Amino acid sequence: MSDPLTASFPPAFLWGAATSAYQIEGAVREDGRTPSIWDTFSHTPGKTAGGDTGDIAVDHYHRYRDDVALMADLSLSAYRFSVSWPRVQPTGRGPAVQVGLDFYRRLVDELLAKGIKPAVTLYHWDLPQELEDSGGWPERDTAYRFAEYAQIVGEALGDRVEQWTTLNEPWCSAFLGYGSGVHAPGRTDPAATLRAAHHLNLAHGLGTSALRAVMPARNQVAISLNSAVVRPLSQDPADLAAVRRIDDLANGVFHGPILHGSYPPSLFEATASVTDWSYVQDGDLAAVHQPLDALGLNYYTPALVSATAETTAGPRADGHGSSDHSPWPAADDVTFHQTPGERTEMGWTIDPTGLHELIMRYTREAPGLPLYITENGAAYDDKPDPDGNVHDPERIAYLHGHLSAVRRAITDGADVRGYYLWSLMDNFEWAYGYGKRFGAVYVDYATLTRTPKSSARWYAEAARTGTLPPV
Ligand code: IFM
Repeated sequence: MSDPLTASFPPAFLWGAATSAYQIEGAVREDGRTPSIWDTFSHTPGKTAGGDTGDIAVDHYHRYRDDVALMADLSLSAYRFSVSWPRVQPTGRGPAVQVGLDFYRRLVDELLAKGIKPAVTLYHWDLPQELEDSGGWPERDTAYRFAEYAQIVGEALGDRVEQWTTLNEPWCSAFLGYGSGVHAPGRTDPAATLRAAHHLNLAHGLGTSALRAVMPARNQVAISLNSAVVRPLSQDPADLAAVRRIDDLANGVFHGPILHGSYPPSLFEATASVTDWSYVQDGDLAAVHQPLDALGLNYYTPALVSATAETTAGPRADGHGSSDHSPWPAADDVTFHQTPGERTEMGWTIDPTGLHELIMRYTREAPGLPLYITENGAAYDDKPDPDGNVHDPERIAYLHGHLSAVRRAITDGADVRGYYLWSLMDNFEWAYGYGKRFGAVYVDYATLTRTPKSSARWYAEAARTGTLPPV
C-alpha cells in the first residue's frame, strides 16, 4: 500500500479553490442586481459581526480578471464559483438579465483561456429577496422558480462549463436560515426548517432535470452537501441513538431522497411533534431522486453528541453560531460537545480522520459515484509581517492533513476526483463578517490588495507536482 504522505494523486485530479458570489463579488447594486436575502439580513442591525455586509466584499465583480490571473499563477486546475441568482434573474421570476449573465460568461472565458476548469454552483444561499417575501424555501413554488433559474444559467453557460452543482450546503439554507436564524433570512421556526429542507431537495431534483434538458450530455451535475460526521460521546445506547437522530437531521434528510429516493422513516418519527411532512407530495421523491454524475462533499470538523438532557450554558458546541434557537428540530435532548483537539479560529476542531470517514461512507453508500471535496479549509488570524508577507503554517498543516486523508481514501478505493480548497481568498464569512479569514490569498480590506499566503504557494506546488510538499 502506498504511503499517502508521499504518493502522487491521480494525474487527472483537480486542484481547485472555491468561492461564492455574495462572499466575494460586491457590486450589489450594479447592472440590474436586486437584493438577496443576504443583502437584507446583513443590513439588519445586529445580524452580522460589526454590521459587515457584502456590498463591496472583495470587489471580485470588477477584479475578476486579476483574480483569474492569480489562480493561474497558483497553478489551479479548477475554480468553483457560484452564480448570484438576483444578478441574473432579479426578482427570481421571468426573463434573465443578459448583462448579469455576461459577467459569468466573461469569467468563464477568462478561466478557460488560462486552462482552469470552471465549476458552477447555482445556489450558494443568495435567494432573491422577492422570493423570500413570497414565502422563501418553506414554499413549494420556490423550487419551481429555482428550476427556471437553473435553465437560464444552463442555457447561458452549458456550452462551456462541464461541472455543475445545484445547491451548496442546503442544510445551512434550511437549518441555519429558518431554524436557528443565524443565517438569512433569519427565521426561527422548526416546522419551516423541515419544509425548507424538502423544497430544497425538490429544487435540486427539478433543477437537475432542467439543466439536463438544456445542456450537452457530457456535463456533470452534482450537489454539494456539508455531510456531517457525527460521533457518540460514549457507546451508551442512548448516545448512539443521539448520533442517529443528528445523522438523520444532518445527512439523511438530504442524502436519503437525493441518493436513495426516500426519507429515513426514523426522521419522520423523530420530527412528528414538529411537522407531519404532508408537503411531500406524490411524485416528489421521484423528482428529487435524479441520477447524479458526482457528489460534492464539504467537510470542516466532526460533531460529538450525547443524549444527556443537561443544557450547558452558552452557545451549543455544534459549531453553527450562537442563537437562542436550535437549528436542530425536535432534538432538544441531544447535547453537542466540544471535540477535543486543536481548533481553528472558527473554534472548529481539526480532525482529518473525519474527512476520510466521510469519503469512505459515501463510497459505500453511493458506489460508483465520483466524489469531489467541494470545500475544505480553515480560518486563521492571518496578518502580514513587516515585509508584507503572510505566513500561515497552521493552514499548511491543515491542508496537508486533510489532503493526506483524501489520498488515503483514494488508496482505500474511493473515487475522489478533485479537491476545492475553501477559500481562494479571504472574504465575507456570513454572520462572522470579515473577521474570519479562510483564504489561501490574503485580502487587505482597506485596499483590496491580494497577497498569496505561504499556504497558497504550498498548495500551488501540490497542484503542480500532484504530490504533497512537506509542511
Ligand atoms: O464560508 C463558508 C461557505 O460559504 C460554505 N461552507 C462553509 C464555509 C466556511 O464557513
